[in-house]
Amino acid sequence: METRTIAAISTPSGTGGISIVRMSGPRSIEIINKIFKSIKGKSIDKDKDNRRMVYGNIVELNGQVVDEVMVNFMKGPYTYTREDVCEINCHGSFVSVKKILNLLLDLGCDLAERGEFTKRAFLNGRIDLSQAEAVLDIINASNELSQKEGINQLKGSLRRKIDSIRKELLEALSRVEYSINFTEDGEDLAPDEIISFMERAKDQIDRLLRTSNKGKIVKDGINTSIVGKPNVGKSSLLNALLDENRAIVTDIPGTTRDLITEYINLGDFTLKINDTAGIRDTDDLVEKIGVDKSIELIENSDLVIAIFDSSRTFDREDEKILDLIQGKNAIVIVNKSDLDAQFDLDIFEDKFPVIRTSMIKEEGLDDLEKEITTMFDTKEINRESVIITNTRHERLLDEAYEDLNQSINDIKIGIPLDACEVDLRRAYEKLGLIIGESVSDEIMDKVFKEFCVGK
Ligand SMILES: Nc1nc2c(ncn2[C@@H]2O[C@H](COP(=O)(O)OP(=O)(O)OP(=O)(O)O)[C@@H](O)[C@H]2O)c(=O)[nH]1
Ligand SMILES: [Mg+2]
Repeated sequence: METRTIAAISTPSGTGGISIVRMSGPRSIEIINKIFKSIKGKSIDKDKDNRRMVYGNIVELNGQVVDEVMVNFMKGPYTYTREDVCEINCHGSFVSVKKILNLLLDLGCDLAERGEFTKRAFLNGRIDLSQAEAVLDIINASNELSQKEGINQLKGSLRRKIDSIRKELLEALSRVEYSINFTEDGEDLAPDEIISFMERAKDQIDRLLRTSNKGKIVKDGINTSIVGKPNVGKSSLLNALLDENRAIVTDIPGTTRDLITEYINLGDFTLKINDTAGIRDTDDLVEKIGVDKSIELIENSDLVIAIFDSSRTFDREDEKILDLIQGKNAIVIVNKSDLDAQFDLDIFEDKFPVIRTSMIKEEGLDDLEKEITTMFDTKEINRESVIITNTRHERLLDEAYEDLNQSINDIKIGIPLDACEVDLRRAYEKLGLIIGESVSDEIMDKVFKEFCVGK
């Protein structure tokens, strides 16, 4: 158990209705009683006031009242950190919060490091590492799906999955060991049974790994690029989706030269949307760099929105765009439907969903949103009980898969079991790292560095 008592401001900095200063550790009760006077003039009782809100004042040692507060003392081990925790609800002024925190530090608290409250919850065995990471995902969630996935993981969905895979591996490991220790040379146990445990584990890892693409979309948003030749209305689309004049729109072709990236919330999803420079052959050096970036982006996007201008004839530049999006996950937008059409929609030959829009009249945007939500079927994502959203988990699963595969192949070609055991054991340990078993300080620091102070 930690002997240090830590404190931090747990609410965002700035002005608000209330703010919370949080303290955790063995000296919480002693320290709060040095600066808190309840309205009835009583100090906080560790048992009687456990989990009760007590109304009173924070008072400096010289008797000066700092703020009127509600104090919530929670006795360990049934707390966030498993230690004694005390939360001071004060007025949401930067000055009050700062003053209260300073008093706690003066009385011997250490300023909490990033994520230290959650780290203590992990070190004290209340949650595993994947659950600690889920806390961060919930805090950072930008759409409903990523929030929901975070809650699932916090409830232990990933841990249970990993546990069940490791159980299979443990069955295989114990048989391998039995065979090594208790059978004569050359009389290993029949490998079929051992392999069947390993194959089952491998299948489960594979299934988890296959969710990681969806996981990235859920967490980081759908990486979307708006492309097209100059002047078709790409920036107009970005502005319409954002409902603000974010990008400059003019009738001069080549207006957008640099990449503009914004986030848009689309119900269950977030779109990370890139407005790009219109793609055309150009001698202008700056514009050319922008055009190259646009072409590169088409390769790296989850979704490409290709815009064509129906008020002009379909020309070589449009054909080039159509070539560039072949085989990509793309939606075609035929814009400027308020003007006379100069080409037919048959050009697109049903290869992509086609949507007619007028940015000027704000028509067709609902259809676009509907098309995107159909394309990234949330129902399918909802069906998966666990989705891998974290690259650390993905990497470890990948490595475990490789080790396991190696071990299975070795057993199949008759390599002695004691040689195959190494990879099998390594796969087991890699999976353990996901939930934080035997995890190094270095990895732990990396995980909690992502947190904010006060969580
Ligand atoms: N009539 C009509 N004009 C539009 C429509 N959408 C965009 N425009 C006009 O087309 C011109 C170009 O629009 P932008 O949004 O700047 O086009 P862009 O594709 O971003 O152009 P570049 O940045 O130069 O590649 C502007 O004058 C817009 O007002 C539309 O639906 N109908
Ligand atoms: Mg533009």
